[in-house]
Amino acid sequence: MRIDVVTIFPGYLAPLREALLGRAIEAGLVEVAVHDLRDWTHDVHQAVDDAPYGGGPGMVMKPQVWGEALDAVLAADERPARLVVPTPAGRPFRQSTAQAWAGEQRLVFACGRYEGIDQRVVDEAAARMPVDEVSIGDYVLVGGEVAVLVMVEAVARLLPGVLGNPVSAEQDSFSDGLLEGPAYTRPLTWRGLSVPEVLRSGHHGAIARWRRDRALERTADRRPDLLAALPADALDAADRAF
Ligand code: 6GU
Repeated sequence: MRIDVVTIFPGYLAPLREALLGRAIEAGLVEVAVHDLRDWTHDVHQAVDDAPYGGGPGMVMKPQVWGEALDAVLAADERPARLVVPTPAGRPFRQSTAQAWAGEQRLVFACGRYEGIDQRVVDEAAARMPVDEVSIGDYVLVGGEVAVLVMVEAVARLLPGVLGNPVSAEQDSFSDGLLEGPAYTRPLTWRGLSVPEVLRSGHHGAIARWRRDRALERTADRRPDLLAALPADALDAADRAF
């Protein structure tokens, strides 16, 4: 997969080259290119924003600069791309979004700042390629850069070969619609607290049942919305008994 990020703060994306993602880049599993939007300005001030039509606070990012930037970035590689525009006004980014995007050959992220990007940039791009305006949660960030770090990490760990153990992606919270329950390692007793007995029983059926019950319990407590959204066949008789 190739990932391009266009931003006025390229340094903000430096963490993409750390840890898991850094190793995936070194292994050639992911290609990442970060571009400075100001490279496509033509004025001495390198202006990327202007006052909003209709008035109001803040500034809107100029369409000409974004248009040239996206044209150039898209032309640098022949693979078909999906354009992602992070915005608090977007559709929610979910695990299912990450799974869908993990099947793409190319993702191009356009990071807006200020009050956003002139809407015509998104509308014009949408005539040429799939475009998603997405939000990572119900809070407001200063710009899309941190949201891109979040989304790229969520997608990259699903790519074949990126995670050491692919089973861990399959067992994630959300993959079965439930939150994951608690996990324990040695020592058996720590500060007077013991590991639940069943996990040491060697009884695989009982362990699986216990884990499922803890996942159901935690989901009911912390995310009742997720439990309510499960399809009718997601819970078996033993789950319901719990
Ligand atoms: Cl994707 N961008 C910004 N600026 N704020 C956000 C967001 C994105 N998601 C939640 N808040």
